[in-house]
Amino acid sequence: MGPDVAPILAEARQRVDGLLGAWSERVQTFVPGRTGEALGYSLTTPGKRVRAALVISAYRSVGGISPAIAAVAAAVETVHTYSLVHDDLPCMDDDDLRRGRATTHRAYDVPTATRVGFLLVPVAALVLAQATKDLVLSSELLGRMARELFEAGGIEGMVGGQWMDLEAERRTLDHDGLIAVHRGKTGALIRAACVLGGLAAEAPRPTLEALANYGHEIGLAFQIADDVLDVTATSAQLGKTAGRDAALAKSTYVSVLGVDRARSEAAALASHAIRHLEQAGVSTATLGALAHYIVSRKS
Ligand code: GRG
Repeated sequence: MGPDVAPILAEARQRVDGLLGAWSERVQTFVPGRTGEALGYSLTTPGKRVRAALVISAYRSVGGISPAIAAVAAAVETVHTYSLVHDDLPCMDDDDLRRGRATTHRAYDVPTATRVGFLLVPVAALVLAQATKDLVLSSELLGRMARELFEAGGIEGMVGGQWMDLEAERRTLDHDGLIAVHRGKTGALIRAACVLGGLAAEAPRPTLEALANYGHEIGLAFQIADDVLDVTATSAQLGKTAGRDAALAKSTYVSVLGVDRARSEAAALASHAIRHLEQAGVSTATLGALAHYIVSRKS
């Protein structure tokens, strides 16, 4: 099945948290006052860093060897952090707890958290630009990587998916509708994390396609597992408020299919994801372990 996932995640956390800590200091030199402080707060909240681990593992699985890949992972985590700050706002999921801490608008206030979310997008662009410099990649590759990351974060991906999700509150989505929401709001960035690892390693097109297909499957699996955890885990385990989907009357995999079918669909997606890598001759050692972790995690 591949190696234990704990050291893979621990390494990603250690390296990416170090970089984001440094960026947190840097941004406060050009974003002054309370907003800069809140930006630092958001950048340094302790996430699991699954997307970071996917970037680093995808890179290494296709032959990348530079430790500077952690900076690409930090760029992806910065876009993810922006989405969490805005997702928690009263006009969206309206939550008080995130990563075991007060959400940014609770620790500060709504206007500050709104600014922080928007400011994190250009910060992500700066982090990515610095990453490609550290990796000594061409400006053409920086362009391809930026397009990958910000298209995934945009209307065709995360923003579009979240938009559909908000519009679907108090309405019942069918299975296909749910897949579209989940692939957009969560799957697109996870897919991009995998492709970015491949692009940074200058992998050939068929390898990039295999990483994209792997990411496509585990991206959906990730959100299905998140739906299951919302009803099976506690707020303490999750570091965020459990039971939020039911409270917001959201259609989820659990409300549409039930816990058991949701779990088995996620497991099937993880197997399909791994098969895409095998078919392209990409190592499944760490990416396989991450796929299994994503569908069986407890937080
Ligand atoms: C303006 C419509 C509009 C959207 C703005 C807010 C937003 C963009 C998108 C929200 C996307 C979102 C929050 C999707 C859920 C993704 C998800 C499952 C998050 C939890 O990820 P984990 O478990 O969290 O990896 P950690 O804290 O470990 O990083």
